[in-house]
Amino acid sequence: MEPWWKGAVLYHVYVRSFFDSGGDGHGDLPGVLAKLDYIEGLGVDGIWLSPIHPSPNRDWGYDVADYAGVQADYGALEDFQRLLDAAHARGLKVLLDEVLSHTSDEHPWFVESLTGGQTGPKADWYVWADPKDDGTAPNNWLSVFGGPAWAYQPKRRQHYHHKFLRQQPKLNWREPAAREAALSVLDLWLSRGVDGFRLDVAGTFLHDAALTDNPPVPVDERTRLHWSHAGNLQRHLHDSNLPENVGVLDAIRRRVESHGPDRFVFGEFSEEEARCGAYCTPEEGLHSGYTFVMLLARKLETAFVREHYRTLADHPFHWPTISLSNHDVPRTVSRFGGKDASPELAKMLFALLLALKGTALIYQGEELGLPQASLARDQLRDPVGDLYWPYDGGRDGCRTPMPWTPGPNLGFTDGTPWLPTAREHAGLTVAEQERDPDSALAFARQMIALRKASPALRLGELEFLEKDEPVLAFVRRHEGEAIACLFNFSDAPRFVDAPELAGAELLAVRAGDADLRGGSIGLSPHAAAFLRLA
Ligand code: TEU
Repeated sequence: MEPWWKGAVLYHVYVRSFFDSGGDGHGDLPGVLAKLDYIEGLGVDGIWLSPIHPSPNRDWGYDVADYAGVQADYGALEDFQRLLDAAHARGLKVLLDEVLSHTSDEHPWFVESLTGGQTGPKADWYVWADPKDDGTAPNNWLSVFGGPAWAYQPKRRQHYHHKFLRQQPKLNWREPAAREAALSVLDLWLSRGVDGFRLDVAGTFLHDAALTDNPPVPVDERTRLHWSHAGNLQRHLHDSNLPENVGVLDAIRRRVESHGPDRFVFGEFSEEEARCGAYCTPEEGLHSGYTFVMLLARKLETAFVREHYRTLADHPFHWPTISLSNHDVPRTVSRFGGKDASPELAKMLFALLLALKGTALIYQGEELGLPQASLARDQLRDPVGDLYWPYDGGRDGCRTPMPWTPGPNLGFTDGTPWLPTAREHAGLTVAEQERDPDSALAFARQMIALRKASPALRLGELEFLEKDEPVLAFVRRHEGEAIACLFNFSDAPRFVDAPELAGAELLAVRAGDADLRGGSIGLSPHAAAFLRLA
């Protein structure tokens, strides 16, 4: 028997923007509970919740100040238990997003590490180092969010390492007591009944103890970088992506499995894509992982999918997690379709997500085909938006509240939303789409049901069929079932020679139109079609 998570579909709830039950403008856990019928109705296998712990919210929950609790804006621990029980009663798994590579600078561990000085009991729980003789940072490491990855603390006369904001000090996973404290967080929530975790920046637990400088990215490769800020000017070989990081991941997986064989832990790996495969194999590391390769792709060319699976092919036993959209990147339809993103494109991209090999992650609103929201500078809440203004406005444009019903705040809150609802989402609310049999939402439900009913789409290997750009074609095959999946990436109709598909059965679930005549198939603009092979 395959584990439940292999080929499962998980719905990513960005809690603060999902549904506000309390009228304070912030989404909350009772709000997720109130909308559980909606989530169940999608046909997904489970949810993963963005970080729920108390946090000063410098990075919106990715800076945790208390791993045992629930953020007051979101409710109390009892609200979490109620949500967990209700989800389990419906057969839905619940996973938490655990951020264990760094903490908030307000976490008591960090406060003690700072105030206890260089000889205190928690002195080495974080990555502290003396400045260079000239007073500058200990080495050249750059933060993902720009500038040096070190902050000076007069109290200790030392720098501490932070890979993200300076309010997110890196926990020292080389220190046994700190490591055990972090692993105990997993025990706590597993014993409370959660089914597993999404692990934030899972490639970064270990740093090089000698603090070796990172090498630069060669100048001629820099133009290919998607994330054009300073952090990407160097290869993060010594602050993250260390081969021995797999040992930590392995310890995490074993800890998770010690609470039951059906618990699941997958990692988010942003850099060094090839590593993800090595970090998550049946023998070692996490159960699964995903990278930013497809999340950062912006050109609707078949190459981004092919390249991703080519990289994965080096690790044939790695089971991937697939994500095209999340709370860090522009929403899929806008990323690939710009301002002219069409409903057809939204459906095709959703079909692609659900047809690919892996455990699929749907980001809330992706099932509605929501475009990116445009916000003014004074509406932004993400610190990254401000840092790089006006470069793409940061990450708030994909974090605006879910549109539930037409009317004030699109039904998200009775109060003032923490981030404005998007004017781009008018007409795309859940209520309106539920009334329209041709909506993106109606298609999403069919697509999830198709995958659920098909062992090939859930568990099959993926073999590409050699078709010319802009058509992506592959076959998923498992235990006697074979489904060919075809996608027209262009906004013009296409005819494709496909003698290998002659005699196949064109399935009713499809986006756009498809017409199979002997050995050739016609696809309408942005069509997605599925054929059962004899
Ligand atoms: O993201 C990891 C990460 O690498 C991102 O910072 C990514 O490079 C960037 O957002 C691209 O747009 C995770 C979380 O998903 C993110 O929200 C957090 O800010 C970050 O970790 C720090 O915890």
